[in-house]
Amino acid sequence: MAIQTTTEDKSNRYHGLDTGQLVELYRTIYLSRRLDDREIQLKRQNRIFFQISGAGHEAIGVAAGLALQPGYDWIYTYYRDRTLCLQLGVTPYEMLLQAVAAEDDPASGGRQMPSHWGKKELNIVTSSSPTGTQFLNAVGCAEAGYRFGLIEELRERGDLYKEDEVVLVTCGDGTTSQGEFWEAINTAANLKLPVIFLVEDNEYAISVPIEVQTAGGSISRCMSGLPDLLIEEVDGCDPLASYEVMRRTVQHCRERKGAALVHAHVIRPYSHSMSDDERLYRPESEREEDAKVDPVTTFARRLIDDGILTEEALEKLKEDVDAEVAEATDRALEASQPPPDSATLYVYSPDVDPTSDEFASEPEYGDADPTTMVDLLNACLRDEMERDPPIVVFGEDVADASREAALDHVKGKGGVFKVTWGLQRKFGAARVYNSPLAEANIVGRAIGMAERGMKPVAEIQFFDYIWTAMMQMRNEMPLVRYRSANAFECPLVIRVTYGGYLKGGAIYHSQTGASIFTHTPGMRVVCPATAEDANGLLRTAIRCDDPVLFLEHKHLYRQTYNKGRYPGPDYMIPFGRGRLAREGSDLTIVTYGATVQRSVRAAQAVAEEDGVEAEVIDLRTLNPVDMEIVVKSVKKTNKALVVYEDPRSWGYGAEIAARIADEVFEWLDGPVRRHAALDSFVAYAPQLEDAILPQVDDIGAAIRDLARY
Ligand SMILES: Cc1ncc(C[n+]2csc(CCOP(=O)(O)OP(=O)(O)O)c2C)c(N)n1
Ligand SMILES: [Mg+2]
Repeated sequence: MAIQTTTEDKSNRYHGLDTGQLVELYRTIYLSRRLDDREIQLKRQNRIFFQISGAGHEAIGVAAGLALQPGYDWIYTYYRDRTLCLQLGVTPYEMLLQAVAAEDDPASGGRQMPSHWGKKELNIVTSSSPTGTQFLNAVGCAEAGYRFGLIEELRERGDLYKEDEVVLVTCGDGTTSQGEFWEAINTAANLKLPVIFLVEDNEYAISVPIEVQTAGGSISRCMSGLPDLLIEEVDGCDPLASYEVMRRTVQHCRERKGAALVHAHVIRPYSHSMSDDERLYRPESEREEDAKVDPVTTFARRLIDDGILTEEALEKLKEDVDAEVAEATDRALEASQPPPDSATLYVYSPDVDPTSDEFASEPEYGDADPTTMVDLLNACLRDEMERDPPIVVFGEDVADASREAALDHVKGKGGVFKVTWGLQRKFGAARVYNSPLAEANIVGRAIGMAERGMKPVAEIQFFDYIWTAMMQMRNEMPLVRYRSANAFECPLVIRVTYGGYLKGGAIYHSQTGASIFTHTPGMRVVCPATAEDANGLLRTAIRCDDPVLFLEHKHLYRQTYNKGRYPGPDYMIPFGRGRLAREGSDLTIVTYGATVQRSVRAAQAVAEEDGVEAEVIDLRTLNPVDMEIVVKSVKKTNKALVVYEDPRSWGYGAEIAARIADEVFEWLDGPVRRHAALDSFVAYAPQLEDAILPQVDDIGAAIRDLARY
């Protein structure tokens, strides 16, 4: 699509804005700059702890805010958006509360740096510090509205979405270099989602200039040619030109004509932040050029030249703003910081406790024969989708057939392991669909959907490829609730297959690594070993209010030894409750996943041959973990062996071993041992795979060794 540049419309030079509105626009621009100046002063006085300004970005910010409807449209910001947020309705006092780290800071309760915007009532979604994670979340947010409208049971739910809502997501020029920018814009354009990508181009990313970031030095030129993407380029220092472009763009998206990119040229009159000194890399001449277009001076001059403001009125406006800033500052400085005992509040939902008895229900078996883990996972998804229309299932290859016409002629794919088979056919393509081949895209979109009330149960096809989603999984998914002090939440399930013992799985289809995720606060990590547990735990995961990583061992999908009977549509197992897989009195094995059955077999063999009875505990969930069952067992057996499939060192087993050593030291009659995979990758040759991963025989040897100690 061609790039449109803005020329002033002479017949309507103020684009429908009356003089009162023009003066208000200037007031907000000036207020924004003065707030930055005040924060800079406070930082120099050590009364606040960080400062990053929105200086130079005021004109496009105020224009964007004016073109949108607060509390109706959805906004994903970045740190330069002070003016945008003021225009949308965030108050100076609220902004300063964040700067002083106040408990009452509505954006984060004193948890985030200043300028990390968020306000629930205004649909300004909690923002973070990584550059670029906001794009896919914004796409997911728009997608939620789109899908709410497609799902029949939800179509009339005006409280969930508005038919002509739009989503604005902003960023700097440097941030467009992130791959997620492309992933997001591709999906937004492909689904014709009403997302406006606003690039506030000040030509620098800290010290790195635009020509180092972007081919041809222009992101709008780079994106030209992308189907169903309206591209606008504008002088982002001119509030009126900016307003005209934003208004037109918002209209385009309201009419569902596709996504849009607004490339706004702005300036950065102050250094990147107060931790940066731009004189180290920018010559004075550049700053002098910028000053000539600074909206704080140029727009004031224009209002005077056009007879809208007198010099006296301008002075009065500035005095009023300065007084407002001073008053807000005084009040904010009196605010108290959050109390130390609130440090871990909202890491998890304070309202829904998945470890509680509310999530304990008895199985109601029918007449059906025992079946596999794949079948019982599929059954759970069917039940839950039937129960709750906002549940959507998506990922790579999870649909039966994206080309729906084919469904009459084919059986359907339903996932590379068939866990989602038949769901598209039953619930429709609006609720069960394929994603692009991009893991950040899957998780990032799921987060945006969850932030506004959808329940995504997304699939990552292989654990080995979860890493492109890692930024979203480490810095967004588990942090939405905590960093917004419970204003926003992110309840979703990421199902992922993992693990070896496949014969031929090799390096890139055998990976494990639960500890990387259990080491991240804010998400639950679940790892069933049997079909029935998989069914009950997945239901708990879906009904719980926290983000859940649901690990499914590929090798366990179709074994006969872990088959189970369908336990009914309401069967749930609370998190944090381990299972006694084998009773014994001489030694405790703590394990999970594919080493549960191997440990049981090893224990049986050792019992038969040596009379040593090992107890085997299947943890079932890794975070939270059931230390009670472990402690009780070790107090009885006085010896502990942790068995796991991950490489031995630095991992999950070390944590369990440390806790045992800590909590039952006095009961131990031997060292806490670990038996795990070699500190290696999993090789293709079956003989090597056998040597690398824990096997029944070597687990048996570890039992004997510890029993003899
Ligand atoms: C993923 C990531 N990498 C690096 C940083 C450190 N960082 C913060 S802002 C920034 C530059 C951003 O430049 P740009 O997108 O142009 O926005 P501007 O600050 O110029 O408005 C960098 C490198 C970060 N926050 N996140
Ligand atoms: Mg920049």
